Amino acid sequence: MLRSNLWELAKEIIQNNQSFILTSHINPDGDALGSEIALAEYLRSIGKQATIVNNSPTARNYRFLDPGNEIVIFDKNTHNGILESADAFFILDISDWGRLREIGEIIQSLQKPKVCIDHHHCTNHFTEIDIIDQRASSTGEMMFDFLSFLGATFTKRISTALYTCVLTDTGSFRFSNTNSKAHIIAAKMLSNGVNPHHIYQEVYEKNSQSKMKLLGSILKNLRYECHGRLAWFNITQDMLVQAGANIWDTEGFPEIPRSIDGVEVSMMFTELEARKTKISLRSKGNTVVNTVAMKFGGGGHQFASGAVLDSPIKDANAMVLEEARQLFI
Ligand SMILES: [Mn+2]
Repeated sequence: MLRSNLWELAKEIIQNNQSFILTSHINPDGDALGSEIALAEYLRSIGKQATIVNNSPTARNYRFLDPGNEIVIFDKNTHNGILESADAFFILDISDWGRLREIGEIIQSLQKPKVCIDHHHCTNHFTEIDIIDQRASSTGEMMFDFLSFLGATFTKRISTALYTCVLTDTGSFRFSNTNSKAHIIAAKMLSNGVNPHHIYQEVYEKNSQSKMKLLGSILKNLRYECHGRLAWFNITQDMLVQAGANIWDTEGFPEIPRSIDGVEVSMMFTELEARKTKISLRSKGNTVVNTVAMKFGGGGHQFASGAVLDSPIKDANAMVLEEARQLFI
């Protein structure tokens, strides 16, 4: 279906309902949070009720997006009924129920309108209205189109949120998903009064000391394979504890080894639990890596993808490296 027809269907959902829950994936990034804030602001501006409910807390470098601390971090004991009481749902920057955890389980079970706006690869039918565009740089880019379609006023807050989406999901306009639209949106948001220097400082100059400590231990333990074309590292629970860091402190780490001359593919293994390991794959753009992620039940973009394996980190290392080496044969 044409995107404009899908926007029309999503608009009807907004018109026909009063209260909305907006949610996104675990460990929400700048794109997830920015898209949520932008849509929530718009909904409120037309007299609707909008509540953002996420599974995980907002990372410190994105807290400037939510100065009033309005984002609800879901806890089923405290927030019993909060999801059930909404009229309709917007699920942003994700099209996979698994990465919505408890929130996903509840929303999925409710017979209420759901709309998904996302730019990730989606294999299955996810909600009634799946608006998925893998060519979009970010969900924020799609949200810009949606809000334009709805005739929204791009307030300073909406503009700041959307600028953050595009900025962070393109790695500051460096990644292969960077397109002219991303720059056009950034330019428009700047003309709406967004302060790029301020956002840069908030997003990139709020690293905690523990994040830097964790980064140090990663750089010390980088490993190379395939004549230096593949670089990888582990983040174990031990390393997190030693550094006093959290899982969300690892944002941006998968890209780091890719900056090394000669490295084509970088891989980060994160020990989530004793038998649960997340892999994050990044490529410079000559080697497609989502094939490896898909072999392990994951997905993503050609050059930036991931998966979660039900295996201890050591086993995940062995299995994934075995596959990854095939990329260089
Ligand atoms: Mn995104």
